Amino acid sequence: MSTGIDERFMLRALELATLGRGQVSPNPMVGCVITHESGATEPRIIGEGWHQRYGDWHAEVNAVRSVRPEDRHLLPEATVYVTLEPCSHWGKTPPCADLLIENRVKRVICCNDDPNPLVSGQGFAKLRAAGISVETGLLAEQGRQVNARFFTFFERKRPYIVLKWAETSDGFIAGEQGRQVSISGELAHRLVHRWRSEEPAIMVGANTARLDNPRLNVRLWPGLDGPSLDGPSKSSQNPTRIVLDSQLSLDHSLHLFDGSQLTMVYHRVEDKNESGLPNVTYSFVPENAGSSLSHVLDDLYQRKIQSVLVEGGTRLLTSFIEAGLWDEMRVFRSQAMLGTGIAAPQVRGKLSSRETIGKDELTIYVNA
Ligand code: AOF
Ligand code: ZN
Repeated sequence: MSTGIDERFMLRALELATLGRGQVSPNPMVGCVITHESGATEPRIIGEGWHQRYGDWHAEVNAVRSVRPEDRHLLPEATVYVTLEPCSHWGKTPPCADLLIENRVKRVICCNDDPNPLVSGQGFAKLRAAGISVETGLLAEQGRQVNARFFTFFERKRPYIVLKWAETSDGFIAGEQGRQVSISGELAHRLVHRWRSEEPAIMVGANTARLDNPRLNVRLWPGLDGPSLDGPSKSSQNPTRIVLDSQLSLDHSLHLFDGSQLTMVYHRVEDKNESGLPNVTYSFVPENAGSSLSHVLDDLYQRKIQSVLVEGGTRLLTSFIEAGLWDEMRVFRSQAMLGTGIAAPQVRGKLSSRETIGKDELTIYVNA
């Protein structure tokens, strides 16, 4: 049973986990708090840590190392709050379950089981076999939210899908024949660049690539006023660009083919394996692949791409929505009216948040 005190320490561990945001992907953000309780006194924190950078020490190691020498003898009576099941595998670092066993801690409490098949359940099994008391599921929903991409990737065996578009107040996403029109304002535009910096890949359909000629890179983030409060800029890490062009109809003079960052083209033209262009790869979607969307997502899963931002157009967005293959919908609504044009997709899912971004309204829906 969880008590208020357990929840308080786990909230602290979750807060520590998020200090790794932007630095640890594709690994999970993990936080860890070690407490000791002696007799009548309130439990106190004797160690804290989080996973700070991809490939570096896991949260549990940093927390154990932070315990002061004069407190180390307390570890056999300590409770370890860790947001994710301690790992059991030799990866870039030795198993954290072994470290907790060596230090003979008394109790381990977690938010979530690790969905990574390298660990999943084996970390808990090791701890229990060593006589350590293990509880899991404390603040489980918060834990899953912190690592939504990581959980979706391992559990659904596909990337986490974020759909994004901007529509006019009368529901259009583009002008007649898909003509590009300016819909959302400057601040919304900047926010999209921030989102681009947060995902490893961005996808568009062939029509959008042809009509809008997007660069799909990160230019407007961080803003002109210097680095963001969330840590160093990642704008140097431009996302992989993905375009679905079944007939390989796109002209190579488009920005997508400028070689400045990797572009993957999914197509259905047999015997076309190489683009001949630097930094542009071709990927064939076989006729018997069922829906090309599920084939593409499966291929991205194999390539370990944990999330994708889908930037349009309507047809591609709608096919994700109709297949139920999406996790978040981020919709800007401007005050502009078009009167005619290409209709925006229908929103679905559960309202998650609504806020004003400059002159536009941003609504986020989740596929609950
Ligand atoms: C982390 N940080 O604090 C915890 C992780 O590639 P490795 O060796 O760093 O192992 C990554 C896996 O370890 C990760 O997918 C997850 O299953 C597990 N736990 N990973 O990066 C941490 N606790
Ligand atoms: Zn570990």
